[in-house]
Amino acid sequence: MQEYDKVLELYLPHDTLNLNEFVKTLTEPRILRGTLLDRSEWKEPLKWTPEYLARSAPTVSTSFKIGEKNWLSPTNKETHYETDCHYVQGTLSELVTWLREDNFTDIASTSHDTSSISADISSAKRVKISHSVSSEVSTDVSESGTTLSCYPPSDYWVYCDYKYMFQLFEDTPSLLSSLDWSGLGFEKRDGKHSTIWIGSELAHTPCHYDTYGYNIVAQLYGRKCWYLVAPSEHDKMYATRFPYEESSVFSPVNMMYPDYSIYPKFKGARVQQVVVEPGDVLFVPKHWWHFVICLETAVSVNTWIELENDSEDRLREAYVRIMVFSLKGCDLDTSLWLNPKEEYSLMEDNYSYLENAMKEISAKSKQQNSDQNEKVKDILLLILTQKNVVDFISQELLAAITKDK
Ligand SMILES: O=C(O)CCC(=O)C(=O)O
Repeated sequence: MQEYDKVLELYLPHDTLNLNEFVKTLTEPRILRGTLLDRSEWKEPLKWTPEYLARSAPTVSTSFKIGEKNWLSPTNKETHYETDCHYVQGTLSELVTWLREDNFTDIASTSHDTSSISADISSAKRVKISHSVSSEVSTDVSESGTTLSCYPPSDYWVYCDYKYMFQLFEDTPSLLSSLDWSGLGFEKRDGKHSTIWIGSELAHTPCHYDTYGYNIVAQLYGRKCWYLVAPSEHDKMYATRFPYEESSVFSPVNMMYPDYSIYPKFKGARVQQVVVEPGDVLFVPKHWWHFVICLETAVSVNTWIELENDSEDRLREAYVRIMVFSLKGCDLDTSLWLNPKEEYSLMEDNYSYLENAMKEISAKSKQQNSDQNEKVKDILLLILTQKNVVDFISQELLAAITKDK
C-alpha cells in the first residue's frame, strides 16, 4: 500500500481561533488536532455514535451505500465508484444492528501517531466474523427487495454518506441545532448547513474534488484516513465527469493501490495523508482532490464554505450538466453514467442554471447585459461551433478512437 507525506498540523490557541479568517491565508490542508475536545458547544455532537443518532431518530429512513470489502486489495487496482455499489433503504436502527455485528472493538485507538496508516488499514481489513448471506429477509423491504441484513459484514461495508442533515434529521431539530460552527468562526452555521457521514470500517468515498467552496470537516467518532492532492497536480489525476454527479469531479486513480501502468502521471503527484480522530478538525482547501476511508465505524460532519469565485464554478457545472444530459439524455440505462444520488433534470432547467450563473457573474462584474443572457442557447451554440472548438473536439475524438484500437 502506498505511503505518502503527512498533512501538516495547525496549532493555535483555541480561544483565539477564528478558523474562517485564518484559513483564507492557507493554500494547503491542515489538521487541527483535538480542537473540539475542550469546546463546550461540541460536547453534544462528540456523543454522536451511530447508536446515539439512531436513538434520536430511530425511524428515519434513508439510503445506504454498500460496497465489497474484497475490493480493497493490491490485486484490484480499480476504483470502486458509486455506480459499482449496492443501495438499500433502511433506518438508522437497522444500521446500528448491522454495525454491531461488524464491531471489532480492539481496533479503536486513541493515539495520534499516524506513522503507520497502512497498518491501520490492513488491520481494518482483517475478516472478523464469518457470516453467510441471511436467508431471513426482514419485513422492512426496500424497493429493490433487499435490506442491510442481506449483506454480511464480513464481506461488505456500509456507508450512510453525504446526507444533508436538514433532510435526514428534519423531524429531529435538536440534532440540527446542537451542531454549532460559530465557535470556529463560522457564524450562524449549524446542522442545517452540514452534511453527515456514518460509515462502517473500510467504507469509503472515491477520489474526487468538490467544485464549490472549501471544506471544514469535524470528526466526531471513529477514525478516517484522508488522502489529499493539490489542484496544481490536476494533470496527474485523469479527471473525469463519469459517473456524473453535480459538483464532484472524479479521478479513476485508486490512491491506495495506484496502477501506474494505466495512470503513469500519478507517479509524479504529491499526495498528503492524514488520519482524523474524534475531536479533530480538517481544513480542505478549494478543489483539493480527496479519497477518504473509514478505519473503523466512523461519524463525521462537514460544512462547505462558499467562496467569491464559486459563481465561475456554477457556470462550469451548468455547462457540463447540459453536455451530459443532452448527450446521455436518451440513454435510459443511467446506472453506468449517473451517480445514484444525482437527480435527472429537464433540459430547460439545465439552461436556466447556466443563465443564472452567467447573470451572477456579469452582475458581479457590473457588465450585465440581460439581452445576451436571455439567449444562452444561441451563445452556447456559437461557441461550440467555433472552428477552433470543433477542431479540438474532432482531434480528441480521433485520438480516442485510435486509442481504442
Ligand atoms: O468522509 C468521506 O467519506 C468523504 C467526505 C467528502 O468527500 C467531503 O467532505 O467532501
